[in-house]
Amino acid sequence: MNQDAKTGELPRGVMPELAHDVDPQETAEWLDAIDHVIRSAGARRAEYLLARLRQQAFRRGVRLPCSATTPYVNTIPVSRQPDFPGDRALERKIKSIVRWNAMAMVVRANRHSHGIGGHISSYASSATLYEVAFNHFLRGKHGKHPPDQVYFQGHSAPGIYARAFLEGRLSAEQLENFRRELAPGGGLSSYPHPWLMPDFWEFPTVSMGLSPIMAIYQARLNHYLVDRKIRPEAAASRVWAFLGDGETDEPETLGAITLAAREQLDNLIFVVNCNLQRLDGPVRGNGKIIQELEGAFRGAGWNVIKVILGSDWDPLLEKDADGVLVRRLGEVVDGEFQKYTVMPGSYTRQHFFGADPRLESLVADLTDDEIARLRRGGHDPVKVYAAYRAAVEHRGSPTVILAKTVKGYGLGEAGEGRNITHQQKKLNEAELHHFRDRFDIPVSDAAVAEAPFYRPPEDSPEIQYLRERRRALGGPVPSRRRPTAKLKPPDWDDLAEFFAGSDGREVSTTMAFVRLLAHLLRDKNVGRYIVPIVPDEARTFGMESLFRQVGIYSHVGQLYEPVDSDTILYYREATDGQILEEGITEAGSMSSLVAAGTAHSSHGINLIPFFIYYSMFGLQRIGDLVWAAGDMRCRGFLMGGTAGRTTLAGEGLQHQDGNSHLLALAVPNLKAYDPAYAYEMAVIVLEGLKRMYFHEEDIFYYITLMNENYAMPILPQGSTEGICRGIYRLSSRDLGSERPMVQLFGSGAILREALRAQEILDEKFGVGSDVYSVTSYKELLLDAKDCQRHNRLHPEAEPRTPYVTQALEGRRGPVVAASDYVSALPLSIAPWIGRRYTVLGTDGFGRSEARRELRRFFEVDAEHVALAALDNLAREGEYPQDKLPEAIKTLGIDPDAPNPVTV
Ligand SMILES: Cc1ncc(C[n+]2csc(CCOP(=O)(O)OP(=O)(O)O)c2C)c(N)n1
Ligand SMILES: [Mg+2]
Repeated sequence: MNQDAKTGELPRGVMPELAHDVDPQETAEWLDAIDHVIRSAGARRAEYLLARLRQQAFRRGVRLPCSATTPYVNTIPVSRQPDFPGDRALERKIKSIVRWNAMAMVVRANRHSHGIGGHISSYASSATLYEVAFNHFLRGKHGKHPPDQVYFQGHSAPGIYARAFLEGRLSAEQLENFRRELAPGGGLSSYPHPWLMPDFWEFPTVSMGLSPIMAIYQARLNHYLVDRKIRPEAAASRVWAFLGDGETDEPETLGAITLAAREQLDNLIFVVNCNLQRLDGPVRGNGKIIQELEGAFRGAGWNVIKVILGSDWDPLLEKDADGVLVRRLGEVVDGEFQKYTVMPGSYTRQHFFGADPRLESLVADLTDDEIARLRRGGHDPVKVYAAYRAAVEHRGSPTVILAKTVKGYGLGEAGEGRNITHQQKKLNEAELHHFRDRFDIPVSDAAVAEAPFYRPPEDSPEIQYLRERRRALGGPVPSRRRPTAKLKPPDWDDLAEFFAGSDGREVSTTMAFVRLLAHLLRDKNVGRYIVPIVPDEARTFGMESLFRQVGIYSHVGQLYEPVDSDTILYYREATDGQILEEGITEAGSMSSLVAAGTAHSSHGINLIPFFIYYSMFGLQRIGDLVWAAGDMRCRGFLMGGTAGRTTLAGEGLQHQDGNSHLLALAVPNLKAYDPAYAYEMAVIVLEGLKRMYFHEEDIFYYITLMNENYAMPILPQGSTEGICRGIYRLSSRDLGSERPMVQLFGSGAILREALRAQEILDEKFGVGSDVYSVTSYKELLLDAKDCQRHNRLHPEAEPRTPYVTQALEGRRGPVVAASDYVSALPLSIAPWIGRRYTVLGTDGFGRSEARRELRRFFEVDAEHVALAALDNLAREGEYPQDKLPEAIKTLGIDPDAPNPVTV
């Protein structure tokens, strides 16, 4: 035992209570007794007795060390292992061929194009985990059972492609073009990307940590669909997430596991491939990742199944009467286990079994080679099958399978268990020979150096078997469905009240949105499919009326009488509740939006998620999930509440959002709008419903909402096109051709500053102006870029004019744009303004202040807009330069105020 000589301390993972036995005979009696109970009365009885013993001991003052872990052996004992139902020999052949082709893809791609990348060793370690699942568990979309949702580990993609090749779903040419999608004939994307392979991949998973959290919320959404009776069949869908052990360091991986247990998500299975290595080296060289994860998952309430040892270990464990082998397995750290993989059997004999004469004798009749071949559990189909069976039969909580494997399994000298293995992309001739021989691939000596793809003939037992298995399990996995279930959006007339203005009443766009949402929830066509999602902010946004109207979803209903049950808007939880109240987790809420927004593929129905949150904690905080949503063709609405850098009074720099619209620019299929008025917001939502759910466009929406109250005007005639395309003229004050004129762009929170500037310019300086509401700089930018590109590529064709250029056509004067976002946003359209253009934005950290002061501080208020207009006119010779100092005074601006970006 590796006990510290000075302190007597044991390495992590070793249970101290097992370290020293002062009375072995007494121990044996107790062990015999429990064996007897298990044999005669069964495991449940043994559990009962142990629980009572523990209770009794506790009452007498015995404090057992808190241990969330079990011994370092398989959770499922041999006695409870089911028979393996498949043809093991055939499955092994198939798996070997998949291994070969997966490796060949990466090797060939890197020969063709040096540095193109790819991963061999991850799939090499998880091949058995996948193949057992493909042959016996994963359900496709065309069977009698509802389909499973499967999250494949991103960089194991070569293995998934290689299997699809054997299934006849992908061609050799496609495999040849791995990582070269732009090649003639098309290629395969590096990792799971539904955007690039829309019939194949469902979930983009390679940004590690996203897949586990998305899987949890997917499993919860399946329960929601059942409880709300929208899709009762979804109860039988299972959610599988294949993860790396290194990936579990991502906060998103473990961050939501308590939710999965709390919600009793027994439809969820995590399979963690514990090859003990990540990219640089061991995951926990000095500890034991499997034990650490077991503790975390058990503590959170999961069913944990460890698959540590292959069947060759069974006879050794059987002979291990006094538990030395189990103890030794428990004390060796992962770094040492990794060493056993790369060293010969003699090393393991000496360093592992050599620790105790009883251990040595256990393997006395094994050769060194046999010791070297003692397999880890994750490479043994019988053990893996047993774990999957137990997982799918388990009820009441989610299951995690911790499967121990070898990274780069089968690569031998080329990388098996080596620290460099993650990056290995090239095998030399000798290594290819070794691989071929090890897995018995029918590729000739002459051809092996080429690493050719190999597919057995169509009528071979291998292909027939694998096809039959997939047929029995409902067809191919992964596969993605194109949406079919159109939803009919409300008519314009149904929403008339939102276009009619507030009749002088002061309201915010947030309040208007909440009313609109309540209205849509009652709509006979779409209401049922709406999924409102809030991260503990419903009251912030005045949404509590919805608690009563549609209820908060809870699988178990409401087990308590709410403290406010005597009020109308009490906190109502219900099994058929519609709101997903996620608590304080934007990542979880976004994962819910993704699950609901992709129900068109996973469940063949359209859902309409509205996720409403503090805008600063959206694209900035969970931007990677937003990116994944775009990749997976998610639909729905992100509603960024309390948006704008100067609109959220008093909150200071962490809440005040001047960034999100800039961040939204980068997500290709995300429509981003910054409406100022209720009617703008309503037009955009209605347009979104039509485009996403009726015209089936693969887009989603980001709409910012403000909490500033003001009177909402009536929808101006003819403005809807402009609202959707990004700009429309709102107000014109032309003082005659002899007076100077400027063009003012305002948007969102700052639109009203532009309107006030219009008055100041007229009344104090005799300057006319047009004011535009820019609802979306992103729309304007994308349109302008598209026109520019078209004109560049088609010089002979009629040139196209960008929408923003058209909007300014025939209007006089320079342009000033003011926004509550960083100035890079309005600046993005500068090339298409075609005249002097000054941008005022909210660059810099925010302040805890009131709106007026904030707008003055950031220099985006009406006075600064007016000054920028006069300055522009002066530079054009339209306003006397020498009158500017006086104008600054008139406007009450302090010319020596600090630059907000630097303070
Ligand atoms: C968020 C994120 N960070 C970093 C990476 C780069 N990366 C890809 S694979 C990998 C190591 C993965 O280790 P593990 O999860 O143990 O998977 P294994 O390959 O060992 O199965 C890293 C760091 C990534 N894909 N995503
Ligand atoms: Mg790993």
